[in-house]
Amino acid sequence: MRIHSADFLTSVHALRQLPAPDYPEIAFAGRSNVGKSSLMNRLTGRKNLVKTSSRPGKTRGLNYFLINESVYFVDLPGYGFARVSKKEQAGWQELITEYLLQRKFLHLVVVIIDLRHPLKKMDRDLTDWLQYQEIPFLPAYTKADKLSKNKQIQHASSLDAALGINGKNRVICSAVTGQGCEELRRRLAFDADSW
Ligand SMILES: Nc1nc2c(ncn2[C@@H]2O[C@H](COP(=O)(O)OP(=O)(O)O)[C@@H](O)[C@H]2O)c(=O)[nH]1
Ligand SMILES: [Mg+2]
Repeated sequence: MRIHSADFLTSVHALRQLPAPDYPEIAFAGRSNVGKSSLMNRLTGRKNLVKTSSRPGKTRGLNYFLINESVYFVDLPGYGFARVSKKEQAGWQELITEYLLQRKFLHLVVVIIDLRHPLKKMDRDLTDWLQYQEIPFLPAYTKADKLSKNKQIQHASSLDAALGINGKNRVICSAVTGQGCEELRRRLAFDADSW
């Protein structure tokens, strides 16, 4: 997939605000501060398409971006940020859950996970739930630039084992070096084979 256009469309805070399902969608999920926005920017080649922040927990709505006038990228609110009230967290969770269940044109959920650390319970809960709901997902292990090649392989196999997936079904990547981004783009194009 060559990305020739990427534009912010809208920020959704309630299901009724969702745009018409005119295009297939790829959603990006991950813990707050995992590097989701940075990776989306790197993937689209737009430095500031998605706002990044060193202060976690800032993205609240579902942010829609129209890519190549043919597919939506959806930036989901980061989960697991402690400094947000329980009530507010529950609100997001409900929005995300309903979104994932209702969206017919959802082709794939890219689940972004920090390659440096052991799998967190919330990541596991999300992927278990996606599996159970039969929603296709692709884990992307990011921040690979922080590790040596050997450590990358070692950590990736531990995460594979913890997720119960085959190494073929995930990508190791970095928003800083762009490692794995071409492969990720290719997989996204493959998974939404109509565009
Ligand atoms: N070294 C490194 N840092 C990254 C990478 N991706 C994101 N970051 C940093 O991680 C922090 C959170 O990034 P951001 O994209 O805003 O995370 P989000 O909350 O998941 O959207 C920022 O300080 C980024 O500069 C990466 O691939 N490598
Ligand atoms: Mg973000």
